[in-house]
Amino acid sequence: AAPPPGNDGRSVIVQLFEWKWTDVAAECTNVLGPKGYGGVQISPPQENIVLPSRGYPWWQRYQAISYQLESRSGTRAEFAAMVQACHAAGVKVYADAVINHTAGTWPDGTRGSAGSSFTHYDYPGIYQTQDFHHCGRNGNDDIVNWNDAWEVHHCELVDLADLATGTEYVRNRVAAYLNDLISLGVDGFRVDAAKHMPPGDIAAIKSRLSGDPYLYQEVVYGAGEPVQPSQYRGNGDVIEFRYGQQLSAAFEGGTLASLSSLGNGLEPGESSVVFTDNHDTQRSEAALTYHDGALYTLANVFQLAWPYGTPVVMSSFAFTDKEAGPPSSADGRTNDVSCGSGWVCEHRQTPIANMVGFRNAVGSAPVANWWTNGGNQISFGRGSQGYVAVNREPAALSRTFSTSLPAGTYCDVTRGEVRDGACTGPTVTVGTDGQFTASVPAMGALAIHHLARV
Ligand code: LM2
Ligand code: CA
Repeated sequence: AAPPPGNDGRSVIVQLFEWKWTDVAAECTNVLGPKGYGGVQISPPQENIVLPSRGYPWWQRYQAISYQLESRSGTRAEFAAMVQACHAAGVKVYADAVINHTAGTWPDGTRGSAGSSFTHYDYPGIYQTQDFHHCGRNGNDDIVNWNDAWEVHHCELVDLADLATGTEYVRNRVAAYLNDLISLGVDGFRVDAAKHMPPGDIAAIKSRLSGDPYLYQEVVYGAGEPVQPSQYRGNGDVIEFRYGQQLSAAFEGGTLASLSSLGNGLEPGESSVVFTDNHDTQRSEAALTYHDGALYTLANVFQLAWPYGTPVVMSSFAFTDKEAGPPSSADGRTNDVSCGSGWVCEHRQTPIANMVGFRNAVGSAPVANWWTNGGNQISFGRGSQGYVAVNREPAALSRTFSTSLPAGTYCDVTRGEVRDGACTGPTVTVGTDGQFTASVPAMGALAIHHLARV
């Protein structure tokens, strides 16, 4: 297993968190396609709760009200046009699928993003009280005991009305929603809160889907818990949260030398999706984020060079308030994306964007010629196809590196790219002995591959 995310060996997904469909479409055409991204993960497209009283938080999108494709990201027509534009650019579209639950308890008069009214356990025309689990525990039906698998699956995650995914009706209704997205061209789904659905319920929903959509399931690993990521592998890929935790820890407080074993002891890389941070971990865990500047960029360079898992590059909006929604007008309408003013656009940074091309270029070539100073300087090759060095020290790293690359002049894609036969950044020259001598900047990187030669 491991063909998706994209066509032609395009192996990286980008999460364009809270972007509008019109902006996703333009990004596919102008950036994602040209840089070789294989897929784009988009925010939940279904009707969601709207919370002016809470300042329109980002998390309102995780409270489903109906399956109308109307949200602050845009309309159904804009959504459909976005999928077409991304496909034309060679980029697949993966939708964040909120199918474990609908909304929490909110005052009467609270509306959905398509204008629907609802009450807890009554979403007119879709679900009524019999379509939800009422687990009968803990006084309010909330999950408390994470060591009880039945409770994790059948009680409520933070008060969110928990769909009875064991019933025919709910399975068919959820599948109808996903099939509607598939009919518009969607290629697969991030299965939100997969951990809170029995694996067999997801299998039953999947069996009702048209085509063969790619699924990657959100099952947050918890040590010793009875619900484990491995239980979901029969349905498709699983998000391996420990990867980003260990990657962040190595770059923040540990040593880069320890990264030679990153992935050992985790879920199999071929069926795992990984990230440095996502929209949840960048607000909760000690994950590296764009707030960490160069350190974050370096961690992404490593992630894209290291042959474990399918990486998702995070693309954030800037925040200090962890509840805040995306840049928007006072009435909660999302602003157009403008990188650098409210929108961070990590995925456009030269080292990150060009390492997507590196990963595509080296394919499944194994790690070769690993070197480390034993501390925070590392370098390694990917077979005879590429080579990368990462220097997490406040001084430049100057040395002669031994590679398995053919002799030639290569463009350092962390600082430039090949245009009209020339490299817009520094080059390195590999000799017939496979060696090259170069200086890697302080808190910097160097990466070369066989498709960026001059
Ligand atoms: C996910 N994966 O399992 C998402 O990645 C994560 O972002 C979602 O939580 C969660 N599952 C549910 O889809 C976020 C956010 C929560 C927020 C929920 C629902 O992290 O804080 O909960 O979305 O919007 C909020 C309030 C919470 C309240 C709940 C229900 O923070 O206090 O619970 O709404 O009204 C009483
Ligand atoms: Ca559930």
